[in-house]
Amino acid sequence: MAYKTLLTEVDEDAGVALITLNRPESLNALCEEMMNELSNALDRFEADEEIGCIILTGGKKAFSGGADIKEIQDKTFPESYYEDFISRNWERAARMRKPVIAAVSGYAIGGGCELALMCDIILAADTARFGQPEVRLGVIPGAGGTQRLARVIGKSKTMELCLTGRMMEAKEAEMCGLVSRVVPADDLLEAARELARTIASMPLASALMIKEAVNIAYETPLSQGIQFERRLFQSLFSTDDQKEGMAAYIEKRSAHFKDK
Ligand code: CO8
Repeated sequence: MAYKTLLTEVDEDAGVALITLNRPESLNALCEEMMNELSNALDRFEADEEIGCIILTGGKKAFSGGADIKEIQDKTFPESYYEDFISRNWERAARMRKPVIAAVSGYAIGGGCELALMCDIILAADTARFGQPEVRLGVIPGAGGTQRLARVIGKSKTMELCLTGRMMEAKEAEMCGLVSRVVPADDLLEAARELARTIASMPLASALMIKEAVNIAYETPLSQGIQFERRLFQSLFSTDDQKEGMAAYIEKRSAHFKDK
């Protein structure tokens, strides 16, 4: 399927889908059309049984410069409230059940940083820059910047970034746990593909449950999270892939998972 604001590509053998934000003239400003298309592409890949992992990336200069300021500048409060455009399509990435990797090169600021935060793993090029500059526009982060960011990097740094609009570079983002790894910019896509291939080769039920369990750590008290994890762990003993994975280990051979 062709999109106006995205490029998509599927590696069927690896079970990996790649989505590239593609409005370079505006540094991938996240306009409504792009967020609708992104939502549609994520729906498709979520439903595609052959896909086990999705990569979301942008361009060399920008993953995304954030919400399209030119599109939203004249909105009124009632329009913004009744349209509720943020929850309508922006949150789709956060609701994905399959693992999503954000491969970030250049700017990931404002909504761009928030979109990356909705993904499960952020892999950063050494050129990546993260920030929440909304305060300089007379607003505040509107798609999770004060919430997801605070849970990931803590209160003090979130406050500093949101209150000043300062951008942080890849190294700092790695040190504070926002990104899993920093790689040279030219290697970013290949590193993301390799990571995605590895994840897609794992049993799908385990991958989905790991994601569910890690995410619930942000929503529940520890005792409930531990209980939830234990039930998921126990439930996997009903799958063929658990029998295969453990048999392969004992027989010193590679496992052949069937997602059953
Ligand atoms: N919206 C619209 N256009 C943008 C955006 C944006 N967010 N970012 C960049 N562009 C455009 C520029 O206007 C410029 O267009 P033109 O050539 O027509 O003037 C083009 O992209 C290239 O950008 P620059 O010339 O500015 O490139 P520089 O290298 O000089 O600067 C920066 C790069 C620092 C990234 C700069 O472009 C910038 O500051 N951009 C705005 C960043 C920003 O404030 N983002 C926050 C937006 S608000 C937000 O994201 C809230 C999200 C909450 C959810 C909302 C749901 C809709």
